[in-house]
Amino acid sequence: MKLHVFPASPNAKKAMMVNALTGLNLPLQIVDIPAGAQNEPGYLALNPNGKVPVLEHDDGTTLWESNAIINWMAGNAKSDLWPANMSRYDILRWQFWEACHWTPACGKYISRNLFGNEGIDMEAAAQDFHKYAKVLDGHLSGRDWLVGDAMTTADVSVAMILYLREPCQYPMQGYADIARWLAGIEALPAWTAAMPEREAAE
Ligand SMILES: N[C@@H](CCC(=O)N[C@@H](CS)C(=O)NCC(=O)O)C(=O)O
Repeated sequence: MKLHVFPASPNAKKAMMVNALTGLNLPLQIVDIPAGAQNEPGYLALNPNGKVPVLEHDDGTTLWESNAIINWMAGNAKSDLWPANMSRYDILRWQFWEACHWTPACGKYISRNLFGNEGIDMEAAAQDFHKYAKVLDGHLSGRDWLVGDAMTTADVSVAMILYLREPCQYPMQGYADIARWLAGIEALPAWTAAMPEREAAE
């Protein structure tokens, strides 16, 4: 089994973090996104969407979509990150929210401030960001984790896009519960393991 990743990708980083959290330590195959490797026929055979991450099984079958991948990895490792009970639906709720609302809201800042897309309406972007940041901050009030009383894959899914908050200038001021929750996740060695480019830059 192996993981196809581009290390700067937040979606790939989810898989890299769960790889460390579960101790699965699957080997990483780097996909050179800036060079367009995701659109080569060989890679499209693994994921016809031309995106990272991909989990490739030993028999050559693949699983794509980061949230499905991390749930599979945690399930395979019998980790409490994906508990064997009804809280899975609550985890899925946050993962759908992340993919449908949270990442697209953050994505406008990424598009503008990382990729220099001048066409983004930043007023609308701010409205969208605050709408969902309030939901997350409100839910985290009085809680350490998104679901139950321990870390799950929901926390990995929702937190990872925030690794870009400083370079992309997300308006994070005033969200004290997000900041507290994120600080706990960022303190984990598995978070650092998902940031190999930072170590390389030091
Ligand atoms: N919904 C997908 C999104 C994957 C995705 O957008 N990956 C980006 C990097 S974060 C990518 O591979 N982009 C390359 C491209 O679109 O050409 C997931 O969660 O896995």
